[in-house]
Amino acid sequence: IYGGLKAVPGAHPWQVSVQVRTKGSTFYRHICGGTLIKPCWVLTAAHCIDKKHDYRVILGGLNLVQKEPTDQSLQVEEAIIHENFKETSSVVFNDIALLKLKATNGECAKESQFVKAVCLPQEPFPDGGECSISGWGATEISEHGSMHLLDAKVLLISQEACSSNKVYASLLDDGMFCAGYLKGGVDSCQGDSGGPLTCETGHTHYVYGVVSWGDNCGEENKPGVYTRVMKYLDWINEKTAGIP
Ligand code: 4AZ
Repeated sequence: IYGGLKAVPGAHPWQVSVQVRTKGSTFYRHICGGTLIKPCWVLTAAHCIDKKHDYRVILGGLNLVQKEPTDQSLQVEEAIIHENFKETSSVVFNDIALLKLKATNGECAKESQFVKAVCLPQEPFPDGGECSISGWGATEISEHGSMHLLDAKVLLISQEACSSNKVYASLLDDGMFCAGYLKGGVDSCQGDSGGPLTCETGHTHYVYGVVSWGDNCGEENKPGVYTRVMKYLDWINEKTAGIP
């Protein structure tokens, strides 16, 4: 996260660290963020997942390098990548995936002050509205990311403004939206991918976007691009049906 601050404990209880153990390795390393949407389901970006590797998620943690008493580590039983996911050199289409968590003693995520599923959005949020991004990804200080979870406020940018020739021209489709500031400075970055952009109404938080792509990080006229979760509600409901 560029332009972020250390997150307050319990502020993003749906935030997860998605970790990979590549073939032949003995340990897991953080690769992406994710969002807990049901006890056994994490929403993330398709571009984070390569089906030939093993994955786990850490829930309830703020510090990536220390084991914390609030941490829950769960194995990923299955990764479901959107059927029309496609990556080109500049754009990622349908960048959404679901991770089905493996239950132990009949339970997946145990709800606590630090672990809680977020709601799926029911209606669009207005352009110009303020939402939050969070993650352990690259910062202006470290391209390797932050050991502490960081967060920042971003503004929703209209499809028209983000499709102007100075910004992303014709690269966006209706499964994407932009958020941030055209001046630059506050943005998601590499390692935040897959994580949440949440918006709030009343005291209810909704996962409105999944960190997906952008032209570098924090630069003028190059805001972050997010997967538009609203467009994928039927897909999410179909894939997660019948499993808590
Ligand atoms: C990345 O490389 C990436 N500024 C993620 C988010 C953004 C740019 C790049 C948005 O995963």
